Amino acid sequence: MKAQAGVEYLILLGVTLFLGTSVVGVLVFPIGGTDAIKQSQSDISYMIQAMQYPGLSEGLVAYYKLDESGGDVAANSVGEGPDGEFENGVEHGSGKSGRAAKFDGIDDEINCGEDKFEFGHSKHAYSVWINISSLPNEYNYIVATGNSELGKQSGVGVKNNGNVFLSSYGSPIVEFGAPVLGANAWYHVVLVYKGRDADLYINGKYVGSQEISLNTSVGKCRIGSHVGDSSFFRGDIDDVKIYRRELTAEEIGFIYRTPGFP
Ligand SMILES: [Ca+2]
Ligand SMILES: [Ca+2]
Repeated sequence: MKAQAGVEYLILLGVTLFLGTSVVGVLVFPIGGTDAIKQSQSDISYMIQAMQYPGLSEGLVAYYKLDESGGDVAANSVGEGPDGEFENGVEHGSGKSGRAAKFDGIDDEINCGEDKFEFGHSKHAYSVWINISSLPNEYNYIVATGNSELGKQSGVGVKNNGNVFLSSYGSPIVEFGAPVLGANAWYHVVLVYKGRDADLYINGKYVGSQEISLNTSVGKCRIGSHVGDSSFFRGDIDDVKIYRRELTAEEIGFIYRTPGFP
């Protein structure tokens, strides 16, 4: 009897171990291709990290992932902002996350409409990934809002010396010093306008602050150029987020670590 009970116990233990291992196996190695597994694992890791930043979509006026592989529309995936339109030959290329938009530095730009990006004097922020091919103009704009005819705009870009700048009609363009940005490397650039001054973050790290007074009106938006349709960017731009609020250092660190999210 004892021996039989022992055998039954061993069988039960074996079945339990088998079922347990199977469940763990399915969770860790789900059925599907390697890419699908990586994608689902990265989605899970995004979700876990995003739980720390539930308000990340708050104040997001527009989010252009630029993941399209054809056509002329740059879809806005979050917020009230309109879809953008590829103008003058913007191309599709490989990006920091998925696809990106490729600009020729001559006349390419994405037109994100005429009226959704009016910030006045209030706080706003830009988050964008860039890969410079070259700097053909004195000022090479990445993204700009406002209206240049009325002299009320804000725009962020890279000067021909590799410094990031922030422009405002009516007050001098401010230039941030180091780090100087080079060609053929992806950089995450975040500009946070706080009401009287602006902070620059490169690759998730705070690098400096400059005093500037911005007053954007009418609310045009352009990617890859000044709002006056000039001073064009040459290279790749990806994952453009425009916020109607400040971003914290922690949020910027998270955005840097998770390109393409959400
Ligand atoms: Ca993208
Ligand atoms: Ca062109």
